[in-house]
Amino acid sequence: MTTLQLQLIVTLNISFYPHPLMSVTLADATAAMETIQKSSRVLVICHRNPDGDAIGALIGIALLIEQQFPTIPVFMHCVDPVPETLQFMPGASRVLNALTTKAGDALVFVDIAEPKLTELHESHPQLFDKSIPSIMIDHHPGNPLFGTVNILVPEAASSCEIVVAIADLLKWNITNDIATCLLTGVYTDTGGLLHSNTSAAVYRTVARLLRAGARQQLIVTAVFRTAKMSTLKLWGRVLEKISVSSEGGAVSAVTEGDFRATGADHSELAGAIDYVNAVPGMRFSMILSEKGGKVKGSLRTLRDDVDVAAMAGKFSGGGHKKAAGFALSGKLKPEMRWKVVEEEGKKNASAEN
Ligand SMILES: [Mn+2]
Repeated sequence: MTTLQLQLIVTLNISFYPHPLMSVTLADATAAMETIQKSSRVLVICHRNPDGDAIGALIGIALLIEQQFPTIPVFMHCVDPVPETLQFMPGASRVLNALTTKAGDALVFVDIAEPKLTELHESHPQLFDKSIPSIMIDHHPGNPLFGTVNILVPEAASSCEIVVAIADLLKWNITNDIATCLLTGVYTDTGGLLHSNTSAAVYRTVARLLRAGARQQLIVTAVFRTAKMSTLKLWGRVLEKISVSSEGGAVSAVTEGDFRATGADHSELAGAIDYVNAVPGMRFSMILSEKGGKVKGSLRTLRDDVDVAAMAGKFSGGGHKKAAGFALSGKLKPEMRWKVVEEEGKKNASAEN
């Protein structure tokens, strides 16, 4: 075989590579589409305390479904409001808090690692017992597959990437508004393409969304270049209180008092962990925060030999190997330790004076 022939084969292999996300199959995407097709209403649901990936995938898939099935009403739902920083997304004002189910509904779950993260598991258990047709789209390893159609892609950096893969497999049109929502999720779950989960597939999805007209500068400005005064003051407290734990982690904590004093709400803590995680030589980083009688822990690591999901698991939490979290009932108790060490030789010196 000549070099030229070989080169041609390699080129062909690349151009016919079906999709960066090989784990989404046409069969899965088709099953999802059929579930929607048979429904008379679609309710799309994301997790509480939503991030860019949750809201991006929520609105992105909702607008795709609406465009594809104009006669089927689509509702978007989250127990918490869309954070201010994400309100630039087209359709953000349509995200509802209240949720009621009806016969004929189909559910779409996005970015939900487990049912309790919706905070609907107790008030609406029927959502999760598979009695209502549902499509579960997620990238958290260990997801219990609570949908009737489950599209779990743990190697995806964001749920938004999975939505892109589904749309492309089904040849659904990604408009610039939809692309803007989906690119937001890709950006936020990769920390602006800086986290270790930023694979070649992520860049390919970014390119695909930019070609679809995603408003990249709108996202960058809103998500990475805008910080309220209260947010900066809260981060100031986080940074000021960093200490090194005996386990070799950079740890900081914010109390209810810190939130009150700075006027920041809990969502404004998002992103501060990346600064704590910047301390060199640490095994991991952690921010503890108080929220309504609970202590939340957010964990990160830059190391391959540290699994913060396992650490969070010890406190009934979970997540990814390099980014995880937990929540426990309780409050933070400050602990300050002082130790007086007498310097050698100084005793005699002072005695002479
Ligand atoms: Mn996500």
